Amino acid sequence: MIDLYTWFCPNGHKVHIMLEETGLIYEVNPVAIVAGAQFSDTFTQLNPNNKVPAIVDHDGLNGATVSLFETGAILLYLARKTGQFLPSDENGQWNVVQWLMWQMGGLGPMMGQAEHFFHHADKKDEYATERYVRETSRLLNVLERQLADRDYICQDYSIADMACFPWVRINKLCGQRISNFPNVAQWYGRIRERPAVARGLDILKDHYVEIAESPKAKRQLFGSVAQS
Ligand SMILES: N[C@@H](CCC(=O)N[C@@H](CS)C(=O)NCC(=O)O)C(=O)O
Repeated sequence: MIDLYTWFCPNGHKVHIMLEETGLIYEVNPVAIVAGAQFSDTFTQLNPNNKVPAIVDHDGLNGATVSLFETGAILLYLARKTGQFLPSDENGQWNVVQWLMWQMGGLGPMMGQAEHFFHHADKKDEYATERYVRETSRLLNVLERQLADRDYICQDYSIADMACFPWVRINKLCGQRISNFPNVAQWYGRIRERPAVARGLDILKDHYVEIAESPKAKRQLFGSVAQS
């Protein structure tokens, strides 16, 4: 059994989707990042970086308990554990890994910043907004080109798609229009209709807090509140 420590958010969604796709048995442990639960002593022991999600696999390799944070590592671990969503040949594996790293080091962090300055920030900062919204457009164009002649990022549906999908899902909050990226829009639709993806996106849906409307959540996550 796997203990999943998570919240309703893009990085959480990557792992929710993978767990649903693989059919692994897991238990959801909500970590209310809008209320500071990621800084509790218990969670800090699971992830010293205080970010969700994290997993504890009580049935790891040779019966060991495996505790992991960082979604890139978690997705790779679950793919290796189940033999799913990662090609079996070495070249194919490296191709998926490079796109997974592209998401971890580019698409995710840049869209996170674009979302912050475009959607969440109380004090509007034109320079920062433009910088991250522009970089997000550039990255979505990279994805657009990659999807020009294939249905999924690395041909077959893989953990690279699962890593990118939840970020593309919030494109509007990052100042984007998915219709400007037709290949990405079709790819998004293809993934969105998978039953496991729908189930993954439903996890902790009831716990969702619109940060823009909650000064308390905003203070907790960004260290500042809207001046009223
Ligand atoms: N690189 C990390 C990023 C994780 C991350 O930023 N998680 C966000 C939620 S989507 C979080 O925990 N935020 C809480 C905070 O910043 O205090 C990963 O891929 O696991």
